[in-house]
Amino acid sequence: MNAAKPDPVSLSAQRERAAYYERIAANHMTPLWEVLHALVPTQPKSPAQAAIWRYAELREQVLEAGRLISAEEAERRVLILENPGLRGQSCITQSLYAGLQLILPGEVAPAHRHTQSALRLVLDGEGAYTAVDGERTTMRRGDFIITPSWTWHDHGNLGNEPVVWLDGLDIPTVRFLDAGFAEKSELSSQQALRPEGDALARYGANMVPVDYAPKPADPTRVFVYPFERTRASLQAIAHGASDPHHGFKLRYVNPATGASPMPTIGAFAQWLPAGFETRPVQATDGTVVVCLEGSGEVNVGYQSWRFHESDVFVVPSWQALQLRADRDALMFSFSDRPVQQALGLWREQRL
Ligand code: 1HN
Repeated sequence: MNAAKPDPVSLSAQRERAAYYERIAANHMTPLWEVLHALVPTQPKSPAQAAIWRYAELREQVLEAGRLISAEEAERRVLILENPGLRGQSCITQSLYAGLQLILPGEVAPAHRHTQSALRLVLDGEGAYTAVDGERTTMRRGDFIITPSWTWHDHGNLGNEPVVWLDGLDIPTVRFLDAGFAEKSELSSQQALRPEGDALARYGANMVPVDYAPKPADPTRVFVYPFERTRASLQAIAHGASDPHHGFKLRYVNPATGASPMPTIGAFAQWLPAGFETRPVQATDGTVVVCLEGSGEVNVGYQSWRFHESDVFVVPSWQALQLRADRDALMFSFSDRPVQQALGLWREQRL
């Protein structure tokens, strides 16, 4: 695709072509040669833009939604984080949706299920729970919770303060595939079928039930990855050798298969000791990054921001990412990496 430039086209030839394009358009055809280079770029050129959402600046506006609409009326009271390059499309990358969800004391977000898979990352407040297929889990800051495709889920707040978390869903992926189904439950809150902690004990303690034989793409039955465990693992490995591009970074897995917790969304946790600066790295999976602890500076392509606790930023496909921690930083991130890997498309370039 780097062939010598063709000769310039005369005005009459251009007019003749334009008339031809109009005639074939009547039959729903269009010439490939006018769009080929945009269709098959030499490297990814995402319309998504790098962007940051600073929680300290957003928090009041999120809480304001709580005075305008109830969780019940909204069904889910969420402010969508819309990528500035993809406005009106309800997405943060081409394949992923993200939003900040608010639930006030005493409220419930009614039970439903859908083919879209979801993750939650708890950011602010205590006392809320989420229930997934008959088991509740108390939501604590930094907990990574999943609701795999077609699992029943509802949320509630039994505490006395507002609770806010980040939602990540594969909505644009499912929309692209036209594979979306959803249904509401008759019960607004699911009946508990198992006690809290049951799934983690059965599937998340380096053991599984003796006759459990998951298929490779099955989502994990572990639906909460408690923050204290993640943090303890990162701190333990931080005594060892760091990766120049990633610091200390772990990938969340389905402990029964080693695959990502859900087939469409991969998630990661990263520890950067104070003063650590990663070397730049670019990857084809557009990524949403959340700072859970610490602060620092991030470079995405030619942009640069400072980040603090609970800030969210997005790194579009193939833009170089570089992080510097000025206090010990714990970063959570998610992307469509497992989809790209399953399709043989994922690439990473360490710069
Ligand atoms: C959903 O079910 C939740 O369960 C959050 O909390 C956000 C956005 C679109 C569609 C379904 C939730 C959602 C969603």
